[in-house]
Amino acid sequence: MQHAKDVPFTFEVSVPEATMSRYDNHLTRRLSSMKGQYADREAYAAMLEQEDMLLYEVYETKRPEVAGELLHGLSILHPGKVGREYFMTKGHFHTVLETAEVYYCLKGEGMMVMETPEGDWAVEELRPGRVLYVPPRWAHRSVNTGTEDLVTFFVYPGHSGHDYGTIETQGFCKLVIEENGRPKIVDNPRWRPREKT
Ligand code: PAN
Ligand code: ZN
Repeated sequence: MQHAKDVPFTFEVSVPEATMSRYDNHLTRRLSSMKGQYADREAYAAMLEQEDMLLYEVYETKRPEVAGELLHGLSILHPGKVGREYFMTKGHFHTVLETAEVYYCLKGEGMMVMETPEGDWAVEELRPGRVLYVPPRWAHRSVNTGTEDLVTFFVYPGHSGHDYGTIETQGFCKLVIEENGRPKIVDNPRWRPREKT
């Protein structure tokens, strides 16, 4: 849907339902789009053979992808695990590295795994009512560590763009796995410091 006129608009993000009353783009990501991302390759292959499950969905308001605009929407990450690793988003750097993002958690339990090109890392808990500020330069991936949907509202600059390729090559430096029924942050054995460019 194109906006006929560029005028102020409102919509509801309902709490606790965590739904968005107005959107014009709905993206879905399935297990098959996460090839190579989960540490347990065998568990991934076995699950994929059973079913190409829906892992997460994004509802967006379309806006021009230019500086000055703010892209925003809802991210809904379903619960589950591949082996011991919780369901997660692909994760990305913004193509324009110097762009930030704000996340507001509406529902569920989770974590945001983040890292910079220099190899600094951070993991922050997401829970309803919590705002997370992802500064410029930090790649980000949401992880659902709970048993219900993890729903977040996000806002980021229109010209940010998404660089998925850098993460696809070796993932994030930290993984979130289940141990004794609880989430645990562990090193990603495949990860190596990035070459300086
Ligand atoms: C979010 C993410 C959304 C899905 O809108 O795009 O949560 O995650 P992936 O894009 O990593 O699949 C955002 O961070 N936008 O910049
Ligand atoms: Zn982002």
